[in-house]
Amino acid sequence: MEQSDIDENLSIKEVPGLKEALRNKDTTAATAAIKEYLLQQNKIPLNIGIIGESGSGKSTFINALRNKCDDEEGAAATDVVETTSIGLPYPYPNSPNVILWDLRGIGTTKSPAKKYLKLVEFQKFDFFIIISDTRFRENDVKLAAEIQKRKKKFYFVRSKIDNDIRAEERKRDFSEKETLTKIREDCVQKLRELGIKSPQVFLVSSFDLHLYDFSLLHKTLEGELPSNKRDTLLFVMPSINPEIINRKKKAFKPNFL
Ligand SMILES: Nc1nc2c(ncn2[C@@H]2O[C@H](COP(=O)(O)OP(=O)(O)O)[C@@H](O)[C@H]2O)c(=O)[nH]1
Ligand SMILES: [Mg+2]
Repeated sequence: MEQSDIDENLSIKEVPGLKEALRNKDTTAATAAIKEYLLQQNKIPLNIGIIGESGSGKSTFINALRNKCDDEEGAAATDVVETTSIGLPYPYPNSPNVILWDLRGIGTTKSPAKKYLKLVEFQKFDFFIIISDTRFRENDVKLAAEIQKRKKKFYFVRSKIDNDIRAEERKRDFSEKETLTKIREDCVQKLRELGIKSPQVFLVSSFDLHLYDFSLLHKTLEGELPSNKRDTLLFVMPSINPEIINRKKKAFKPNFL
């Protein structure tokens, strides 16, 4: 048996009533079970906190994750002077149970990390993404440490990688792979210096989610979420590459239909 078969069987097992319906060759009941499962799936809350300083690329990242152009209705406003509110919710239009929260960075709140997390209602989040368009700074690390203390997950995203690539591309000995490794190592080293033990940094361009580390970030998130939330995340993720499309197909359209 291959891994893909196992994944498929796991999905079938997770749909209440589906196995029995299939055993009885009752396709109507099987379809109803899947519909009900997807309906319930759509009620599982998933709150993702995107934290970053003004200009770091939070709104653009949120729009890319929601498949929205920056100037579309309902999109997070990009490149604007920040409002006074500390967090703005951006639910997925077809899955309002999944909310991306635009959380302004700690630097502008004058609050220590503890107070900041209380202000944003820390408990409601499933995980956090800490985003920066430069090396990560002390404030990012302070927050990460507080999040870790409270046993929640956070992921570092270094944004606007397309800019870095464009700047380096002009050099004669340019290698994309080497440039990416250099940026990643630089970020990791800085985070280590600031006290994060095994930091993982994902390099992302919100203009091109299919490039660089976004797929790896998605895979990592999926792997680390509790199983009942995995499909919820997969369901809303933009279908940016064949691998994600295949995983969606497997999770939501088992091959017996
Ligand atoms: N080149 C490039 N520019 C980006 C990217 N993400 C955001 N930006 C730009 O950076 C500026 C600030 O982005 P915004 O999303 O408003 O940042 P926020 O203040 O953290 O919400 C805008 O001009 C965006 O167009 C990216 O991935 N690549
Ligand atoms: Mg913004």
